Amino acid sequence: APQYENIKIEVVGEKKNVGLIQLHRPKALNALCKPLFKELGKAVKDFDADKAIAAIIITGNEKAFAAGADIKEMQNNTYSSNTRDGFLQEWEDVSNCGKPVIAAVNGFALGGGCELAMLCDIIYAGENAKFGQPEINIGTIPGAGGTQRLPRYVGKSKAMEIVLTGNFFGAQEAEKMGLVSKVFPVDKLLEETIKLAERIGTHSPLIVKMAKQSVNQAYETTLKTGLQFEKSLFYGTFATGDRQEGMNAFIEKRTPAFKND
Ligand code: CO8
Repeated sequence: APQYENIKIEVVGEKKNVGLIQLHRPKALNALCKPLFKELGKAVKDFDADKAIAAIIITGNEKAFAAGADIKEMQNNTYSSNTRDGFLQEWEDVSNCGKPVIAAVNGFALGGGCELAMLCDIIYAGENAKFGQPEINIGTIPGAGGTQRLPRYVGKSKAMEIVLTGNFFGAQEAEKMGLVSKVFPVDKLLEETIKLAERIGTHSPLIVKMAKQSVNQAYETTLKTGLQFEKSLFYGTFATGDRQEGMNAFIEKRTPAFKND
């Protein structure tokens, strides 16, 4: 297994089919320095390619999911260096993952930390979670989706308020806004997130991938084009053995044995 310095990885779940990635720079509240992001990108890619893994969880610790991009690292960046070196390019590796990626957020999810959670497919939060886009406090703006994904989750007025004030908001409020899908006691968050991943893992990985692609398309196109995209994928499921197996199993009143094919 690869040796990581800024993250820890583990395979969890009763069937050992859940890839768990824990951000691990506790002294810096998991600030997302470049080496951390490189490791995260690699870990996500590896789990995505691993046939035994059904879903991936990204989490932090009880104090912080991630307190944002590493301010010390980017303090002296310039427009030229950002452009030349492709600052933040590693983020694509996480958003390109075909398998479901779930964020389990305890503590601070600020700036790039909030953006990392938002590029995951589902966000579960612990009661102590604190979200925010505080970039405005340090003279910049969100740079990894905060001005784009947040309005899609919570609407314009809330997103503007969050981005223009830099104020933090808690787990309950995040759930009410639709940013977070469920809130749990801090010490139950991870096991509940693993249960969610395991539930997803009972389905055909192939069909799960198609479903994820189709939902994501809702953020990329007009309704009409999105509905067409969905219909082609829906028709496409009929070219798979797993669709036949799923329906056969229903009719025969048994549990389907999906083959990822
Ligand atoms: N970058 C670097 N170091 C950090 C960061 C950070 N974002 N956040 C915390 N730390 C460090 C602190 O410097 C401190 O280190 P040290 O002990 O060496 O001084 C240590 O973590 C503990 O932090 P605090 O002492 O400040 O802990 P508190 O509990 O007092 O406060 C807060 C916690 C409120 C979370 C506070 O640390 C804070 O405000 N952090 C900064 C939050 C922030 O502004 N985040 C946005 C950063 S900008 C950004 O994310 C742009 C996104 C661009 C795309 C994403 C790129 C990856």
